[in-house]
Amino acid sequence: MNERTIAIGDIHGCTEALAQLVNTIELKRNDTLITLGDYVGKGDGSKGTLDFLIELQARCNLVPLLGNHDFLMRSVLRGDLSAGAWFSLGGQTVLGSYGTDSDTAAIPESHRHFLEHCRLFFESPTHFFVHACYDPSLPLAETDERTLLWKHLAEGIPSPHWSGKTAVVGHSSQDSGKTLDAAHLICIDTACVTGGRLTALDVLSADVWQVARDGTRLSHKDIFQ
Ligand SMILES: [Mn+2]
Repeated sequence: MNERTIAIGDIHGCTEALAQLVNTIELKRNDTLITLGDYVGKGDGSKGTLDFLIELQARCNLVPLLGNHDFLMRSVLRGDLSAGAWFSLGGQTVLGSYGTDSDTAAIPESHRHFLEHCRLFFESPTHFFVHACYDPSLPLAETDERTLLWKHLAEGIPSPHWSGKTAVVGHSSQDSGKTLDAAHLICIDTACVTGGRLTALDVLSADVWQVARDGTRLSHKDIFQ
């Protein structure tokens, strides 16, 4: 079996960690790589992360999902949210990575295009992938954006999804740096930007790889102890 389905957690502008994680998993052309969203905000490398992901599209089957921070940026670029409102929600950090304090015109068209093509969710035969959370009783296509993009697991871990598939989510950062495995739900936001780790999970083999924010690869022992 050489076609893998690998999910990557919340990147938040940690481009060096992302680059090293992609090296670590030895990415192959026929891998399906699902990035769980929140490419921008918090960290200082939002622009570099989007540049890297756009290039990554040529190296694998990349399935980028939309996170709440990406949603806000897309909303500004669509004209649905004022830049001023965005600034108070982390937008200034994002714009800073483009070398500007306030000029959204500094964001290239290729980045707007990428954000417009991010999905709210993705399903494989055995798993489904979403940035934040889900409704156990609803198809993902019928679930509201607040749940998919914003709902935190601190509000309670949802029951198993009616589909019987395992959920793979980000958003609810695990400050321990360890993934949260509730069997029917796995959270792989391992808080890279705040001193944790960036995680990749092969959902079929259950292989896990992690790197620190500076790109240092963690050993098997560090990941699982
Ligand atoms: Mn998030």
